[in-house]
Amino acid sequence: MSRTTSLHHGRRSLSSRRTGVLIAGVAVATLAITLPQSALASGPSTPVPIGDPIGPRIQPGPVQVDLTTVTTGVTAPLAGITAPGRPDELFVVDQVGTLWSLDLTTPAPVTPTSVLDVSALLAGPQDPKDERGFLGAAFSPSFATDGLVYTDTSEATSPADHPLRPSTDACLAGFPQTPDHVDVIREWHLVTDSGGALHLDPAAPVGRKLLSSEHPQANHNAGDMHFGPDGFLYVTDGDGGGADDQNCQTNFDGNPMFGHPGGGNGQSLDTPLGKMLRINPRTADPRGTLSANGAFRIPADNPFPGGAVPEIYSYGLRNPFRFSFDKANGNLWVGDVGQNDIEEVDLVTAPGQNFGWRVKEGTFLFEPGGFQLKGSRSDAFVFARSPGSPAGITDPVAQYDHDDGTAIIGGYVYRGSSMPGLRGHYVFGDTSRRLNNGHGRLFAFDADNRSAVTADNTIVELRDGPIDFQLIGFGQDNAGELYALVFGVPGPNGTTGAVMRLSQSTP
Ligand SMILES: [Ca+2]
Ligand SMILES: [Ca+2]
Ligand SMILES: [Ca+2]
Repeated sequence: MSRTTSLHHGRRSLSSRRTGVLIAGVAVATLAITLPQSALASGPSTPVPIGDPIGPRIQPGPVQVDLTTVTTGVTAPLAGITAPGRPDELFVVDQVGTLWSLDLTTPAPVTPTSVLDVSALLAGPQDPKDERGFLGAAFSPSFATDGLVYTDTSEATSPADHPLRPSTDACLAGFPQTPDHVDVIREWHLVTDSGGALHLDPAAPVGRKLLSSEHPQANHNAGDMHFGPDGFLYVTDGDGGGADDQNCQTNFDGNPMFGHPGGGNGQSLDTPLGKMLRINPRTADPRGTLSANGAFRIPADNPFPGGAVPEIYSYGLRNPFRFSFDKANGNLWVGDVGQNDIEEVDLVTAPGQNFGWRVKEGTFLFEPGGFQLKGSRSDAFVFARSPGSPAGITDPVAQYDHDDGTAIIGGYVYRGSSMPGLRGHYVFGDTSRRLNNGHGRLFAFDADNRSAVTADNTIVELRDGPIDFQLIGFGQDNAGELYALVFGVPGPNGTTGAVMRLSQSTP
């Protein structure tokens, strides 16, 4: 299905290529970093694509896992989270608009119970390729007493807190530059009924809006959210969509892309697109200064407090679709979906880090190419290995190329007890072995004992081969056990979705 596609890249590709000048221009203008002179020149030194960026393929590792179906009563499960004070439940974010509760103490198949329905707000998903919808949720750290839960939803365009950056490129003359949708963060109040079940508070039927960001295109919405150990809410936002984070690129509708001026959104601190955001959503918590709209607070040590978007925590991200905090040590792990070549895992270690997009894809220098889409790829490519350079960019800690998948699905560092061979390993995956073929993959690497330097070959596969589903998310229960969230071909409709528990099959 082409959620993969869109998670991931455009559907067409092309021929005309630009030189490294564009990349260098981005770098010099926004980062004060420099590239070798060879990369700045045109003509004979025009960047040449690397045909196979990472040679070794991901191989099955010593630990293998089995999958046991917990429920099939869902449609497109993107996240599986827990709520303080509710240790026996896994709450599943279903893209079509439902927050489900699964009682893990009952035998499979578990019948999901709806605790919140946000579908009336949603723009999309309208078809299996649509990346819009109910994208993430996070329960308040004090949920047991305040009953608050936060959501990320794609909604119809409305006056936004963060409007599109205006584009004056000549290619856009005569085009209206109407945004596709807004991604909105809301706060909801849940109450417990006499039977102990959670429901929306009837006194507050629509969630309080905290902030929103206008998206020029429908894809690359990220929208995952988790509270960090600091009690602040972290939320990811994608680069605005299309492909290559590049204005004038032919969009899926045949018109030129807008909303990605200059060097793109990932490198711009004037937009929430292509970012990890951090806010204090609970205004009763006095930490931080009130936001411009008064609906939340900006933590005091956010890295760009005087900037246009003081909510920014990290930048240079493309589609950081899923992320997580390590239960044991609070480490922040992000799976950032790549363009045509590289999928990566980023480790966020400080405020203000730049993870490179669209100067780099993985540890490679990235060339956005010309402006066309044809077929399944855009015209962009990686052209040089460049670990550690340019300065100021934080490289991924693990990466793989498209011989092994199409879009990374970030997971969790395993801290449970049932899979001793995976303790301390970051368990993640790829949505589909080949574009939309419904063959997800499960991967891992040792997070506790990882090499200080990126090594391409540290990732192992947790199965002999792909699973028979498209992988779209992971869940982690209160005990630290993990769940693969999937749907079958032909995509997220009806009850093709499933929540599957991971267990270790080899010692
Ligand atoms: Ca390869
Ligand atoms: Ca990166
Ligand atoms: Ca391009």
